[in-house]
Amino acid sequence: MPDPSNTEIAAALDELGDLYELDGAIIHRVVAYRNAAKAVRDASESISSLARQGRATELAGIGATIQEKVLALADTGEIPALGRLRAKFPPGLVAMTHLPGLGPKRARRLYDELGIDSLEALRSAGEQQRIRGLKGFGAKAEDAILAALTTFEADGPRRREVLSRALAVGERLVQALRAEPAAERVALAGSARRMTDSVKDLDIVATAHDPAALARAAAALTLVESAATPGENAVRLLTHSGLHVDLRIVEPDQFGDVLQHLTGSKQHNAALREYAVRRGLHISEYGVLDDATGETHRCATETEVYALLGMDYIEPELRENRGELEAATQGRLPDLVTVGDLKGDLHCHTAASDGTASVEQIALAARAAGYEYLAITDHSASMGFGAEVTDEQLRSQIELVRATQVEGLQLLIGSEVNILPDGSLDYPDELLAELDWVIAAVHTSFRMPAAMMTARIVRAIEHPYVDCIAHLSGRKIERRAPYEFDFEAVLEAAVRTGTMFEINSNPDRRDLNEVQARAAAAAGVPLVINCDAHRAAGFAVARYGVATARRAWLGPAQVANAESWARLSAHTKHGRAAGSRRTS
Ligand code: DGT
Ligand code: CA
Ligand code: CA
Repeated sequence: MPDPSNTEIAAALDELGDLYELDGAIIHRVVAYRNAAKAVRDASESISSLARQGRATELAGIGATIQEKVLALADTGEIPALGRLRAKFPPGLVAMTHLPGLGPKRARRLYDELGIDSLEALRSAGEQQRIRGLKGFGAKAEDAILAALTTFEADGPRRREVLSRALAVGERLVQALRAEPAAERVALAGSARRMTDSVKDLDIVATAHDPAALARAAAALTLVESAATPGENAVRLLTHSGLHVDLRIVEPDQFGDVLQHLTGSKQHNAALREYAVRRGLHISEYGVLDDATGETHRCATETEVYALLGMDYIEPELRENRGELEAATQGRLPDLVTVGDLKGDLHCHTAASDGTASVEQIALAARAAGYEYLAITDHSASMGFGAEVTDEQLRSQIELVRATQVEGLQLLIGSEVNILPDGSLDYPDELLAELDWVIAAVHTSFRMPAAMMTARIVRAIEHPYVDCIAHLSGRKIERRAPYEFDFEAVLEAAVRTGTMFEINSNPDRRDLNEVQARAAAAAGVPLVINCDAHRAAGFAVARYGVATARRAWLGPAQVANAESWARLSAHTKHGRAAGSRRTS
């Protein structure tokens, strides 16, 4: 019997968490299993083999109890506690708890009170309108369950990996391959190189003086759980984190051709091929064939590939067939913003709300990240997670932030104010007026009709002290769809009132998305790229917000926090109000 893979172990731990929750266990135990599952899924080495060495406990989130369970699974093929709990509940009930919007408590009630024990039974109960009679559910909840079932069935359980998790493995894999004696050049290609929101798999291109040796070495890396039989110049790998990897090993003189081909996107490549045909050229991963001469040009670099077509080099983030070919031909590709262009960050949390760091700790981290200024923006009073700042607490936080001195960093006092369902805010205007910077965001009541949600956000945008809207769409990549609202109407309101929009850099959000960010910038709305840090290490995610900005074609001039605070704040509502007070 082969050792269980990390994916199998994580699934077993998650199932334990789910079953304990259905069983009504204390929440700490449930959370412990879920955290352990996440640690296993994120691990880059085999947890079975770590557990056999007694070293699985070195991972944060895995204690002796869980290590024992992993060993039991590896030795006997089962975890006793899991067997016991499985016998207690019908298997379909666990599937019900995974339905978005349902969860274990509500699933358990459907089972206890209506005998619903599977997704099929849930669908027929919904269709027969038997759920709406249950206390706390109602017709709206019933409709939501049926809608969730429909999306769930359409999407299937297999999800794409969020970019940050894929890159964590992909970048280590590239490093490990570069360290192999047989390797020469190694580069990430595919959607991960284009920095898309999520990826299906990783694509890597390499050159080697002994391609077969590199393919064999790749299959034997500690990051790799299993591999297809290595070919002469390609191998397909599966990492411990469950990601598939396509590795191609090519001749040095065609590295540019293959890297260009495998970076994609498919749409970019198709448009490029069509463009080439019109010029008597055939482009493929094997080179650029000239119809007139019958000669195939092989390119060692991508720059040569694009130059043969009369184009400037196109950054991978732009390769989506969204106008980049025309721009590259006409020499008008944008100079894209970089992480180094960011001068400050205007959205972070401290221990005063749901963050972990003190004001000073997060300020020092921002300075270490190279920023000149930082706005402290803890949650306002009604966010709803029990980690909020009341009016009184905000008053003392204003004093604390004003009194905190960090050499080389300008600290600003702000707030991430909750937009209530009717679009009003939950601090009095006089208090908001005292702050340097206010971002507003929706954190509750996501499921209102689109027209109401639009009106709600527009009202917040029209507020005289709301400088910026944070994570406008509310999406969580691969987990939660954006709420329904009219983006055009909201954008119009931002233009009209001089309100900025955030690109939230949290890799699970990246919100605005690239299409909205491009539209906002085109309409003249300044965009602020914010880390939304909840801990000192939280500024590392800036690269994901910047990637979204780059995929939105943004240069530093369209990014508000690529400016100094002095210049940025002249364009905020707080800054404009102060300016008009000074001149009047
Ligand atoms: P994903 O779905 O996140 O893995 O996205 P990609 O872009 O990494 O897609 P993948 O892994 O299927 O293929 C890698 C690249 O190979 C893709 O970006 C472009 C190229 N490619 C793959 N299939 C085709 C195709 O049918 N036509 C063309 N022109 N290129 C393709
Ligand atoms: Ca891919
Ligand atoms: Ca692929």
